[in-house]
Amino acid sequence: MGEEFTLLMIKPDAVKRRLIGEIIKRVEDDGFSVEDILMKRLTREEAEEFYKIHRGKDFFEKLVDYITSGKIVAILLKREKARRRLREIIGNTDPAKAAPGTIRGDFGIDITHNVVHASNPDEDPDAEINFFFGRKSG
Ligand code: 3AN
Repeated sequence: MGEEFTLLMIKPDAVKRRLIGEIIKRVEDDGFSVEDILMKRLTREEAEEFYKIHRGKDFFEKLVDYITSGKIVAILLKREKARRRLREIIGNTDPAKAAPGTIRGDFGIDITHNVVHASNPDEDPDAEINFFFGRKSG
């Protein structure tokens, strides 16, 4: 079967707004299973490592400030075609452009406070999974 793992991270604004349950419900209702979960506040060093592909971009400092501003929830998810499907249901990076019914379209505030991060299938999802959960590829 084409089952694979992917990573979802619930960002500090969504944790503060008590959206953890709503977001997990949406992914479970879409057929994802939660395989592992953790909550933590990232250090600056960890955040810079996690977002290293954005180092040097004009929004990098703002992104690191924000993601270290409170606890995040990292969730290891499994589903058929999980990587592409999760990107569809979270919606566009900019909540103003995300379709209604997507997680960012329904709950996002702006491009920084955009509720969740999901691994990009074209970048390195396994590296992001390893970052939080150790070696679990697929
Ligand atoms: P996605 O999270 O949809 O894969 P990326 O990887 O392009 O989007 O960006 C990573 C994070 O950086 C986004 N979730 C967003 O919070 C932030 N970001 C991206 N572009 C901008 C921007 N132009 N201004 C501010 N923050 C941005």
